[in-house]
Amino acid sequence: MVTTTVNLIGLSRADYKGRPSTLCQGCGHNSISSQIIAACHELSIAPHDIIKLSGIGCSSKSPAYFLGRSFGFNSLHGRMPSIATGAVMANRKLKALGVSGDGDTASIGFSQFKHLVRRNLPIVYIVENNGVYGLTKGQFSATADKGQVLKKIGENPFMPIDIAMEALTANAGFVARSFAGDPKQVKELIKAALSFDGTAVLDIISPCVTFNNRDESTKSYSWGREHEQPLHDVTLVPAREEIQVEYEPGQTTTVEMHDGSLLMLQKLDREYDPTDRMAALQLLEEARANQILVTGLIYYNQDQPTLPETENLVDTPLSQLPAQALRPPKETLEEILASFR
Ligand SMILES: Cc1ncc(C[n+]2csc(CCOP(=O)(O)OP(=O)(O)O)c2C)c(N)n1
Ligand code: SF4
Ligand SMILES: [Mg+2]
Repeated sequence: MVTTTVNLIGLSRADYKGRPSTLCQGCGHNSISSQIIAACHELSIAPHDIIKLSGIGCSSKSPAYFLGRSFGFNSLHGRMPSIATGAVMANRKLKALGVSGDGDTASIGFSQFKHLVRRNLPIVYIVENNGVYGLTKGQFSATADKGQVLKKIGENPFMPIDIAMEALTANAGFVARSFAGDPKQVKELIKAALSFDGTAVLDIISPCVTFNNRDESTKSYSWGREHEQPLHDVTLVPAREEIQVEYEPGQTTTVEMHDGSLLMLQKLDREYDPTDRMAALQLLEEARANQILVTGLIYYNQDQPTLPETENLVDTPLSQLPAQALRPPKETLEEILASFR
């Protein structure tokens, strides 16, 4: 698609931008912001249909730098999941796009993250994973490698938390891993996640060029480039577009997304079935043991009720219902009170 042209709703890519970034030049988070802009533009999503959510960190600052016309809530460190839950339950028509960091998600916000996933809140949940607390000057986060040494911090004695693994064990229906140095894959996975109905977790290795970009770090650009092994070539064809990608039969798996879009996974070196949860767990374990950065769609399952469905929410957003539809009538309240007497 030519990106200088307007999309199906008459908007150019510039209409999806935010304010100029104040992050360090070369920060992986800037690259991910650019792919969020491109993905939303290419999918012709109306910016006012999106709510951006984040916690605290360089990553959580980044929603200021994309989708300047969307709603947004930059919340507290590690508390984005509860704010997101409130926002989505109050207005289920909004598309939630959460951006968090490895500190924000895997340290202080870890329990919030796990509960958001197990409830299957409809949200695209991006973790911009750099293995450090960038904003507070480079302390190890919970995803840092065991034995890694950083000049001013010392050696990390603890095993890392694997965010994709945690999403899988919490029963997420969409789990992907990518690398900020692979922008095309990042963009296509974001598009697929935006077309998914439920919690879509994207763990994106996003190097911190200031505090954690030495060659030996598994969160650096050079390590990622050398060790990335994509599972497949990912392309999302939106429901309204015709398939223009050429593919050999038998070499491409086509997954129909909830909104009718087609996700095309073209086979590369290995056979991989992203609907096999056991295979996904094994893949992540092998990748950890062999120090490989596997990227792509790790797991996919559309057949789980989302939180608004589980709670039987009405289609009309609660935020748009009149007070008399939200409050029980006086007689009902009296009946309830009487039952306690
Ligand atoms: C409750 C609370 N605890 C601690 C902090 C300090 N703090 C701010 S950002 C941050 C870590 C950010 O790390 P991460 O989420 O990985 O984002 P990055 O800056 O690396 O993108 C911490 C510990 C805070 N703001 N609030
Ligand atoms: S300190 Fe690190 S994470 Fe923060 S903006 Fe700079 S490069 Fe990015
Ligand atoms: Mg971080």
